[in-house]
Amino acid sequence: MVRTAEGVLQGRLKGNFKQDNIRTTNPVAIGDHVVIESQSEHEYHWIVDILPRKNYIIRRATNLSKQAQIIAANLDRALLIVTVNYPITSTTFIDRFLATCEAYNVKASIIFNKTDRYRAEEVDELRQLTKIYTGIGYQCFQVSAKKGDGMEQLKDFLRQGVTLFSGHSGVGKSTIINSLIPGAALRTRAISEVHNAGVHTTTHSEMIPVPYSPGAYIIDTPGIRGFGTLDFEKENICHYFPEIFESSRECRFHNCTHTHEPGCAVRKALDSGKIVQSRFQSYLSILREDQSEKYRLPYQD
Ligand SMILES: Nc1nc2c(ncn2[C@@H]2O[C@H](COP(=O)(O)OP(=O)(O)OP(=O)(O)O)[C@@H](O)[C@H]2O)c(=O)[nH]1
Ligand SMILES: [Mg+2]
Ligand SMILES: [Zn+2]
Repeated sequence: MVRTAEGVLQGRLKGNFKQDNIRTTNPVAIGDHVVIESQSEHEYHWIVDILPRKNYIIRRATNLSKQAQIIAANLDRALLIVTVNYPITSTTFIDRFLATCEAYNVKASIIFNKTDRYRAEEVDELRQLTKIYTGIGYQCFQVSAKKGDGMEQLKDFLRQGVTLFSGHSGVGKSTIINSLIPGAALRTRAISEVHNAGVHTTTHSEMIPVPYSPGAYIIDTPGIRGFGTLDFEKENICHYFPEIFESSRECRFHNCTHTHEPGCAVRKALDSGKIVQSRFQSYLSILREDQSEKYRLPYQD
């Protein structure tokens, strides 16, 4: 679908498109700006060109796959929707998403949803996670789309530009959008109680205009299970973890990988608790994946 001044039109790709020299499963991504060629004999229009992207979020489509999937392009911000439980979102997953946003210059924030469902220990975890990520500089929202808690603040946050909603299936991406924009009428579905996981209710990404703020859009996307990072240079990985990067300036060696080198300021900061263990583990998981295809860790944990 292509949104134009005249409304939403059907578009079909004409020709082979490849941008930024990457192999992707989707040559045209949601959020792309395209050139269409009108024609009278068909209901659809040809997409004849894709304009250069301001930025994009990309992940490895499946474990061990060489192919990449562009989740969305031309974003002003990305929101990762997280639930402590129902379903569980791991810190590895959160950190891989955030690191990718850093790598591709997209400002990222986190929404913790379903606060109405949390038991005492889950509320504790929610507090801990919020403390970790706000401490690093990521804005965190705590909301209950069901009860409406925290939604006003979120509404304000979405007033400008294009915002991506991403996260596991079943965390409530579509429910949050429906609650913010009643006319969106996105399909939602209960997660499986047996597997505590979503069932991929949203199957296509959709760009929804924000009615209370002309020119603003929200992109709803299908849930993703894992987040494989893509082609990070070993030396650069720590640049995508702001607090690790900050400490790494004091490392004895400028090319320190923070794994075994003497005089490593990152490991020192880890010992003193300035860097959180789970963040460092996520850093290592990307580093190891990058170093050896053979030992690549599964990333849907
Ligand atoms: N208790 C509670 N349930 C919620 C909340 N938000 C969403 N849900 C429920 O969670 C289930 C999944 O919500 P969806 O909005 O379909 O989740 P999604 O993230 O869009 O899932 P996919 O489209 O598969 O990626 C639905 O049954 C919602 O009613 C909330 O704040 N509290
Ligand atoms: Mg959905
Ligand atoms: Zn170091």
